[in-house]
Amino acid sequence: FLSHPEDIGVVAVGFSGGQGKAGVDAAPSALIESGLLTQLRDELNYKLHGDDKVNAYNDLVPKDDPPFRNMKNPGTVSAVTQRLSEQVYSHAKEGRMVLTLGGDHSIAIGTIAGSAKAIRERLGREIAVIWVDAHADINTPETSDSGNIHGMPVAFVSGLAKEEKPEYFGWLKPEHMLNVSKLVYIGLRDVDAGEKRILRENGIRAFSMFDIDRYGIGRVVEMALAHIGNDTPIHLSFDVDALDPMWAPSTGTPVRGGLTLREGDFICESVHLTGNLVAVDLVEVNPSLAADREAEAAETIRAGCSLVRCALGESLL
Ligand code: B3U
Ligand code: MN
Ligand code: MN
Repeated sequence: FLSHPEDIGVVAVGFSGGQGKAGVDAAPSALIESGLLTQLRDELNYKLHGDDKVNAYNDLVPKDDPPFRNMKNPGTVSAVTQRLSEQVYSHAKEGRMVLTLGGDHSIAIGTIAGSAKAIRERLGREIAVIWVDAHADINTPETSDSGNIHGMPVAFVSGLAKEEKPEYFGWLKPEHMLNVSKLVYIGLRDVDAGEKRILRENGIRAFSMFDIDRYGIGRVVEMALAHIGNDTPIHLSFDVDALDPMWAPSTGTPVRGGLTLREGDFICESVHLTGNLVAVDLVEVNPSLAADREAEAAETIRAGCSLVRCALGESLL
């Protein structure tokens, strides 16, 4: 599905407005400083497009951004994800793979909107999304207890949450949207009651940690890929908190009992092997959140880099 499989559009999103903790905006520069992009260029021989500089989107932050329908920072998140959707779209419409380094997971509203639109225009196809996360991030503004938009991106980008005001995600049009029948989750273990109802009522395919224990990661990935079909462009949205805090302690909402680093890498490798990957997000790395800050942040960044390199084919012989 890529016309330039050797090319990657990189978008570095230094944004934390989808949740309450500072620091997740520093992740892209930490990932880049640890050598991720150099490795992709020099060791995996990709040609990278887009600047290595991190987007802060400060020009888009409204002076006053009161809650709307229970959402925190709604105007900011809407404006930033709208701009991001255009950045992702402009890479994807050239037939490049798009790698987005977040930022909190609210940014997936922008990345999925951009890749869905580009793939529709370029190939007349709908994308599938593999959402790897401890959380389902499918709250609507009304079901959310926290009001944090990083818990809502799937609801907005699938049309389950609707809003007409353009300054509050009303800019999302049918061409940006994801069909929930093409969505699959892996790694869930902290899902709100309202989210469980949404998953059930919409027949959304989800593999929790229970399924991974029961079937093993190999069969879970096989079933996930079978669900979306073997001839479908794939957008992989990887929240680092899917990994167990043992491997990724520096993240806003760690949940014990998660994926091992190998299981995370395996998901990425398997998706790479399909040859259908069109976009990857890596989100929720927060280098400033850790008990033993230096060491744990370094571990989390190392894990994040490993996931990205695996999605781009590093570890396969
Ligand atoms: N479901 C909760 C918690 C949460 C979602 N995503 C993260 N945490 N990282 C919420 O706030 O919607
Ligand atoms: Mn998430
Ligand atoms: Mn999460």
